[in-house]
Amino acid sequence: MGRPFAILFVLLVGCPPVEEPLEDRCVSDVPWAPGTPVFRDATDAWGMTDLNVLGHQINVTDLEGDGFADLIVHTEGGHDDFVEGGERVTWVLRNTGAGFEDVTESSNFRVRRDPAPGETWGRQGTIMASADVDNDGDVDVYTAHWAWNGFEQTDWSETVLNDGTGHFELGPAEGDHRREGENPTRPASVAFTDYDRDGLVDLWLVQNGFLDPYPDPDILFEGRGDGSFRDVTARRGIETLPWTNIGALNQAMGHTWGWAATACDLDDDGLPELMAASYGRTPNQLWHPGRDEEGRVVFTNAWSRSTTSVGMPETLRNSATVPVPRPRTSAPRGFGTRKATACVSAGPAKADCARFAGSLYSPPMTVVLLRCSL
Ligand SMILES: [Ca+2]
Ligand SMILES: [Ca+2]
Ligand SMILES: [Ca+2]
Ligand SMILES: [Ca+2]
Repeated sequence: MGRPFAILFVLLVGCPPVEEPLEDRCVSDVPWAPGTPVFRDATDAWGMTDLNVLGHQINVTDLEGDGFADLIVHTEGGHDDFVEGGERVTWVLRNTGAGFEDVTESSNFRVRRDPAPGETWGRQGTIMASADVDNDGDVDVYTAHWAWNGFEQTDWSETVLNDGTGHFELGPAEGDHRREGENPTRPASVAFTDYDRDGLVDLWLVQNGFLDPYPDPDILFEGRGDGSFRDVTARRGIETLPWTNIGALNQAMGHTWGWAATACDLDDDGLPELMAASYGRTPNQLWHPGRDEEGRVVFTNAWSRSTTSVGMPETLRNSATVPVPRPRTSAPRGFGTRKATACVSAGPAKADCARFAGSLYSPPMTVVLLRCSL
């Protein structure tokens, strides 16, 4: 835990929820000194307590493009039931600039593909990321079901397209990204990126079968620009092998139980690297892009190549080096740190945060909203 956050958690106790004018806070580079309170608890003042929000993961995006970051909070599984008093597992929370309002049902975010007449259930999908997948200027969302905890899978991965006002409709039914039927994905994390820099957003999906005896390969989906995607994993060189191949395992070339997907340009060459971060004894994997003779992007496993031929800075080579993986003999032990805390920028402030009020191992937790007070 970084020092500012350690201080933050201590200082939260006893902070009164007194609102301040937005324009007076954190709007310029205010120096921070040790001992200076950085955040205060604004959970009550911003209406979060009254909304009775519970969850395990927080996603932040700006659904209507009004400059105020909105939240999507959700638990690890299940359906929303939008009848009065029905069970809730998702909260799409619109930031008004002075508080949050629950727009989960009215936004149509949990729209189902084939609802029965009169059905009040929302679509499953706990793993999500947002980006403008159809290049129309608004943020769309990809959601995927993570079948680790016994919830029956009744929905498949979907892209929901934004009409620009924060109202959603389902994207195309055709495409590899939905994996409907016999070969569902087991995603633990997804990240949007444009791996080939063609202007169409692509999707990096890291899998975690969790209770499966062997892990699954991660997937690179190439965006078509309409909300659908095709699987280009193998043709772009991203290939790992089953755990029954001991030689591959010892070279960190086996499938791995990933927990977090990240895509960013680590070496500033214009092409994003892909990272699958794991937990415990399974290896991280860093995929380094290059171009083949015809100019197409092809990835190589940055660890499996020698550390002198990866062509990356020393610090990156070291970070890409992983211990020799060993087959796991006990159950996985936890959730890592997936999206448990998020930067919100609830107003003009640059550093507001939302986090859960409890451990990642606990039942669904309430959300604590922290506002920068510098
Ligand atoms: Ca917004
Ligand atoms: Ca869009
Ligand atoms: Ca692309
Ligand atoms: Ca790069």
